[in-house]
Amino acid sequence: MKKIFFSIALLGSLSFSAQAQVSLVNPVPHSVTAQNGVFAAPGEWQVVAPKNAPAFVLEALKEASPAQVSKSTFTVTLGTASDKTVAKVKKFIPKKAEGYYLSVTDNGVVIAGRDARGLYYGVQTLLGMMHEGQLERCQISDYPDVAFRGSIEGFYGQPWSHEHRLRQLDFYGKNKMNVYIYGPKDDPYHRDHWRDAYPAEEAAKIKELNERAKLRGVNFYWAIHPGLDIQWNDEDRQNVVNKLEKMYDLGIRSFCVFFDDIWGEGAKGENQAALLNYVDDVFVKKHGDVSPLVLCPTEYNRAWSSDNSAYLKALGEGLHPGIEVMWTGNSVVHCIYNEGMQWINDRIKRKAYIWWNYPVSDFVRDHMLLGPVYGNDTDIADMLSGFVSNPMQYAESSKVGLYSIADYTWNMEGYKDMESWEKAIKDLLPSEASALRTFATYNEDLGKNGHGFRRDENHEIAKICELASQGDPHAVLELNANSTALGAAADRLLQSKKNPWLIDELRPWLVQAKVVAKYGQTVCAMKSALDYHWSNDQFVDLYNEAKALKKEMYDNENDPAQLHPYQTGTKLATLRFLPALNKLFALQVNRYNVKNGTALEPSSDYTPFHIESTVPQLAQLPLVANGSELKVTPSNEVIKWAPDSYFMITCEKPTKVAGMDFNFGQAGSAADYSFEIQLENGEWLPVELLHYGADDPVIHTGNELGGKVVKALRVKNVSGKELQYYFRSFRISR
Ligand code: LOG
Repeated sequence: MKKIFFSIALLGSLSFSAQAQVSLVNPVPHSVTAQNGVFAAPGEWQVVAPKNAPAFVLEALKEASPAQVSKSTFTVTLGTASDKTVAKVKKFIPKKAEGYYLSVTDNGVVIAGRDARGLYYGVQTLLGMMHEGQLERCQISDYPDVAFRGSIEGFYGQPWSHEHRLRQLDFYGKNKMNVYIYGPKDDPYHRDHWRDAYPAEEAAKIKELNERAKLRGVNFYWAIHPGLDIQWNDEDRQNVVNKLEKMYDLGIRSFCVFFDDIWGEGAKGENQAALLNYVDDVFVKKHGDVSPLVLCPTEYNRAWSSDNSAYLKALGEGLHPGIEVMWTGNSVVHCIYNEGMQWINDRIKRKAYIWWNYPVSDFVRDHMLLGPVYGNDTDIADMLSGFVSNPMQYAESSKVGLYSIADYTWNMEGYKDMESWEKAIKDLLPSEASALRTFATYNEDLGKNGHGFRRDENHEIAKICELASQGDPHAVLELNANSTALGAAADRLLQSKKNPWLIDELRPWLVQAKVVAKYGQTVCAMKSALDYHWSNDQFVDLYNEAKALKKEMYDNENDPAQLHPYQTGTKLATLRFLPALNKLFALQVNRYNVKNGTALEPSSDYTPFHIESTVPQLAQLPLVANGSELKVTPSNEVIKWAPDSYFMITCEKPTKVAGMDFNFGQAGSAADYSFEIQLENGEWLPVELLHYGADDPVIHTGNELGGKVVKALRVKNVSGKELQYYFRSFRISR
């Protein structure tokens, strides 16, 4: 349906506030007819609703400020398609599940839902537009494009807290998302100990979450991840059913079964399909009130599959119709394209259920992702059965992305990425929106990562960064002003008391932003010092200060509070702003050196180590140097090593190595690899790989390596076959 929006600007003087009303609503409604401006919402109103009106809808309406009285000339009439209360407007209700019709006039409001959810969403639209104490005269006809929309708590790392989850569910209700999938990788009862029941305290929390979800019109899906050690026998399939029955007893009515990031026995398509069908028969159909099952397959993206994948064929042909199959797109982390949807739907013989790996940051934990949501095709609504986002372990900060994903999945053609992003920021922190906006523009890209998924960053100052890095005087002035603005934004947010949930998550990045900002000002000042002929001492003071600030950034990254086993750090502005400043720094130091015949180091930092690999999944992994330790960021998924493929670390300068160890997740894996070091003379020397014990997956090199000076280190698959192993850690100590 086309969006009709008669701007009041054409009609009269109330244009601003009028536009501010309906345009506050998220997601953007499909069809809006707004005319004749705004009026102050009444202080009280009378709610007219059928006797059997859904309790969660009535509950939601109570959030509106007008008092509900038994007699008022201003009425709010509620009903679903079959109710008499809304018979007069029945013809206007979109014939789509969860759709609604809303009309606002001076006499009252009418909200007519296709069903209970539709009615609830109509109420949400009313609440959304009332933010400023005014109502806009309008008629809205609205419905979701995608049937299942929401989030999947499916990341590695610290699961969300109970309180954060409750807040998320409230947020989903407001933004018309109807799915929350509970599947945090590091909840032991989801994955490692999937057979065991939750302890009473944990069970009570899940029950409470499910209750809250119902109140917010959200289906709470509980996911089980049995693939790491499942045996394909009666006992284990019964173990799966028994666990789901326990969750059913807690009130859960929607379930997923995950087989992602595993290999071996658990990864067999026929067996997975048979298990799901069994659960469908003896659990879902038996109860009669359970949603269709959702499966996350092992080949969950195209890069890990093939045109003739026997695995996907087994699912497509074997799974009962109605069982949903999740899919992350053309690779693990990828935007979703029409052509890719066609590809997967053909194979699984149903519409894929998208598990979108954004804004998840478990593979780039040093970055905070607060940028706009863009890149997904907008003509795919009919090709998918659901679209859920895997967010960051930072729940509140993830709302920037989730807000827009709600918008996109509700109304794809009406979706405008930047407008949606601006609204998301205002919604999250209205009182400090401009500071949050400024800060967010430095926290958009993911940095170099194994999935090769990048986002633009600092788009608005791209030109300034480019020119300033070449020393352009006006651009440097502006870069300096931007540095000041970043520092001011960080300060303001650190002082903000409005949303402590958010600020607590952002704090390490805010603290880092202040140092980045100061570095920016210092580097720009170095140029002034040369341009205006300050004394050499003054220049060198600034030079030392810039270097000290880099050290401070490094120390912040190694703050014990920020340390985690995967990847340390707190990075921002890595795509444009810092690189521009680093270039400007080098430019000024070189100028100084030429003028004074000195040899100040023109690089404020660098990592003199690099990765080279014929395993594509490993070639792009970030390398982190912390003190004497050099660590490769682990990968969450299974890595495929072709025969003879290798993974190599090269050193710009010959480096004395104290030792190394790595962990590919399986005892005995050392036998499949050779390990060699390249000596200063270029010669390659083999070094034996050892396990600490027969059951220990960690691989080390004994004493043979300690003290050797190397130019490169290389691990190679010498098993003669394709290997599939995890990449849990890779450490070298210097
Ligand atoms: C995992 C997911 C993780 C994400 C991003 C799926 C289906 N599974 O590589 O738990 O958060 O990628 O790292 C995954 O995406 N594995």
